[in-house]
Amino acid sequence: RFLPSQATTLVPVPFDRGQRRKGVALGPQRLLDEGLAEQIKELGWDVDVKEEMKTMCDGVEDIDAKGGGDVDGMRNPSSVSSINEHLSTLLQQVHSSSRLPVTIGGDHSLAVATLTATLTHHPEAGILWIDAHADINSPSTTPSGNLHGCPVAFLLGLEGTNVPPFNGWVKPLLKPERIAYIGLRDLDSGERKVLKQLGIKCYTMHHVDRYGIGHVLEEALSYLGAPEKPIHLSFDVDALDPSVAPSTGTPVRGGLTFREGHYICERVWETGSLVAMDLVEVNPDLGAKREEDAKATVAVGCSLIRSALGEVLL
Ligand code: 4U7
Ligand code: MN
Ligand code: MN
Ligand code: MN
Repeated sequence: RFLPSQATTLVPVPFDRGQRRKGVALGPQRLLDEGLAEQIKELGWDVDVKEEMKTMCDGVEDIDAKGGGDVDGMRNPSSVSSINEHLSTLLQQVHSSSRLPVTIGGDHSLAVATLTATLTHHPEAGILWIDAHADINSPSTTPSGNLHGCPVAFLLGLEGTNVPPFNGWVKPLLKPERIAYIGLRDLDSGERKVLKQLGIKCYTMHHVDRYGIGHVLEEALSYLGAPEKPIHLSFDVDALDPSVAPSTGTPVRGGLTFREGHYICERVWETGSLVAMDLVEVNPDLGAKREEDAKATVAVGCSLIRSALGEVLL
């Protein structure tokens, strides 16, 4: 409905400065090495890969040389902001060429850019945020200073987010009633407060257990206005249970099963409303059984993307 043709652009973003654990910058290349582009071609898509973010992500140390480290309660605001500003321009070009952008992280701070691009191009879009975390801390509520826990707050323009360097370009494009969460199970007290205050639609793991993923997702999609309104799917692999996606920086037990995660992607595809997807927080350096865990997590990342792009079982 929103896409004139089956064309997608994969945008790998090997960026890790929105958090403190090494390795998440290796995620995108691992997904590509797994054959992700070819797999999507086999589904009938015209696929291209925009590698432009690589060089910029390689230069993050220089960027943070001025304005990096800990500034005003944030870790490395300089590189997080400038990577996002650049990425958002790139993604707006992808939207303008009527291709579906799939952004592959990297840490979830890159959602500042993906949401900015989507909401600039599709102001009506609803955001479906699949995550163990709400990522709605502001620089004044964050307990860690890690900006991968803050992208939603910036797009909402919450108190404490009107700070440099972000206030030079980030606009409050998101309304609280245009986002729904599924999979939540690890919230900070400041996050809980603001989620309640703004009446943001949250389906925690408690709701998934109680009503089942089928019911929860139908409610979330109709709340966001699908299929009439476009949908942006932001999928943090830590939404999945650590037994399914062990290689990620902030695992939390009690997560979505393999099927629940894939069901979400399949059903979103079925609405015909998908206009952008993020797949983030795959860290192949982490996991107790390193390589085995990394392989499993990379494979699950690829299959979630395929499901959201219309891979059907039968
Ligand atoms: B992710 C956390 F304190 N809330 O702000 C924070 F628990 O993109 C975690 O969802 C954020 O992986 C996790 O640091 C960000 C913490
Ligand atoms: Mn998370
Ligand atoms: Mn996240
Ligand atoms: Mn995480």
